[in-house]
Amino acid sequence: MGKKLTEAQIETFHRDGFVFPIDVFTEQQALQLRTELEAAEAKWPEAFKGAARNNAHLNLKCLDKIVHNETLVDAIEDLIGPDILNYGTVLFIKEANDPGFVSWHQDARYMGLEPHVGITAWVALSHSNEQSGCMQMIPGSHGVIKDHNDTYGEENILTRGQEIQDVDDTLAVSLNLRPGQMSIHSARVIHASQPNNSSDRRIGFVIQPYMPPYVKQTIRRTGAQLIRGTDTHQNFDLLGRPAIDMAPEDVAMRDQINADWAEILYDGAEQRRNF
Ligand SMILES: O=C(O)CCC(=O)C(=O)O
Repeated sequence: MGKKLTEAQIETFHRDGFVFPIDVFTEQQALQLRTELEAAEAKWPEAFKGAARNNAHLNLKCLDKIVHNETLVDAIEDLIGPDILNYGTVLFIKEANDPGFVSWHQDARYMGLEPHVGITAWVALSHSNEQSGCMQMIPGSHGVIKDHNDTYGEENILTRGQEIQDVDDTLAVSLNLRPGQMSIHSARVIHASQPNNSSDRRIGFVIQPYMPPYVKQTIRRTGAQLIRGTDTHQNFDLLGRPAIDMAPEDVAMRDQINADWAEILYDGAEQRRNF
């Protein structure tokens, strides 16, 4: 038994490249977090548009406290050890009846982070199921990094609309989560998600990735937060946590980090989009 995960869950993660569902918050706590997030969206709508879906935890306390949640980080420690950095976050929100989808891809392909030992926590702040376009994963696909085509598909909500072809989706496992649960996946596992055909928003707060401090950003120096333990490598500029929501200096810091991310994620790309 780890601090949070059972031996069976740890084994599942190493065998399949992902593990779910993991209880982090009660449904009531998740609803409270969603209410806080939606109040912030209503107050600062520009702070969530386009590339601003990235790294909102650097500006908002309700998201910062998820990134640093002890139960969640205990599960991460069970998989990557006691010294933990977080590289960033993405709010993957699909509105009700939203055609937006995510094509089959591996996160590690475009992140510039080496080696590929980072892991993502995907936290559900609404019901995430087949109807609402939950995450789907191909078990055991975290071996080889595959070629990706950049499609820039209009409804594709990945930066480049990158996709791996010829994925056998009959093998896919749907990661059904109730609000307050999370899944954890390897940066190398092949995953996707379908449109939201439900009448509620599908809100995934994606902490991506948690990583040990020896990981390097190979494209451009940028920042990360120290979550637990020590960082003796100094491969990243260590970022602070928000004391209040949307402090101008924190917003400027996030804008700089998001500018770094654009350089990294679109490195060598033919086109750039606004996220
Ligand atoms: O939330 C989604 O539908 C996709 C998220 C994703 O691709 C990821 O967490 O790596």
